[in-house]
Amino acid sequence: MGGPDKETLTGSFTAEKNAKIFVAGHRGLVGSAVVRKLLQIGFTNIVLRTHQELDLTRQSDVEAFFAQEKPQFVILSAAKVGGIHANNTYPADFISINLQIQTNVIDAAYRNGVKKLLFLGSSCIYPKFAPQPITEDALLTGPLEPTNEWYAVAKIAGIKMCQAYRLQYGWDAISAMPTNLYGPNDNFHPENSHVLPALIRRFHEAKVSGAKEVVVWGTGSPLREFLHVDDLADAVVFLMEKYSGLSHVNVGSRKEVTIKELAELVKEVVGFEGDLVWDSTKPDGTPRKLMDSSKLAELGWVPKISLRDGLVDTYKWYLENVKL
Ligand code: GFB
Repeated sequence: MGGPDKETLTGSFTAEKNAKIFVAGHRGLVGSAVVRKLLQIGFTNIVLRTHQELDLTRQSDVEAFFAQEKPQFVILSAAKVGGIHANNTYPADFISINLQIQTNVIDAAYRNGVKKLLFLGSSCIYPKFAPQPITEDALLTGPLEPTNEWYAVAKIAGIKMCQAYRLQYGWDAISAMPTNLYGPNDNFHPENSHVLPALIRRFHEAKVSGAKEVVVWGTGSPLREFLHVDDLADAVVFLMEKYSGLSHVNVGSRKEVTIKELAELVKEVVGFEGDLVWDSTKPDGTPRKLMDSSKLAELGWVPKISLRDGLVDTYKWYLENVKL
């Protein structure tokens, strides 16, 4: 055993703009934001594969890809993701696809000489009743929220795999745990998406059709913390540059709203003038999950995009890009 467990400031990532960097999952919410950010700061050698070109659940294909491409850096943002309903309905998909993707990519990256890998998880890794705000060391201290425990167990395994490879091989694999994300390229599916894109779509469709009411799930009382994905992409680059520690790092906006407050804000931004109706047959999920992001703040990164500005930006993207 051995290897670095100090939170050393590596500082070599953004100095290597020609370095080959593989962004796994570049068509998704997170991966597309990371690619936008890398292009914006001048990276010239970004390697991308669509799902059709490379199925990350197939171990031999992933090994062949890494052996051929030999990227120097990897951002692991490919995952099977979804909102509370999708997590609750497809538990086998959420645990198996995520375990396969991350295990294949992390192991092949290590074996093929990748210098540094960043694994992305989610705030749902923490116990349902973790003390708030949730610090990194709350991991594995209590039972998970049942609606997303399958996804959470896979993501916890990813964190532990990065830690294990660091401990055994001294390999520089780090993990970032973002809070609930939103932004361009989100999934706006009516049932399977997360709450924010679901509400943008539902309020927009109600406005266009002249409906008098919009149904919102649950009681409206759960508290959630939302982070615009461009802020996350900025944090990902920051962590690749500055952080090489054993622990995963929380990435939050440090502000929480109730689902009711969120629904009122989306309603206002979209310009829907009717009423909200609450469907309490739908699950609320965890009552609160505000992350403590002070570790990241101490390292020197804070978010910049307010929820209102981020919502305006995301609704604009929806109007321009989603087939209406
Ligand atoms: O975004 P969401 O599905 O994620 O739901 P979670 C958040 C809250 O919004 C819940 C309520 O209390 C929902 O009941 N909600 C209200 C709605 N209307 C809607 C709607 O139309 N669609 C959705 N989806 N929710 C997910 C996890 O939990 O968080 C994932 O399942 C992941 O694993 C993600 O970690 C970040 O915050 O409850």
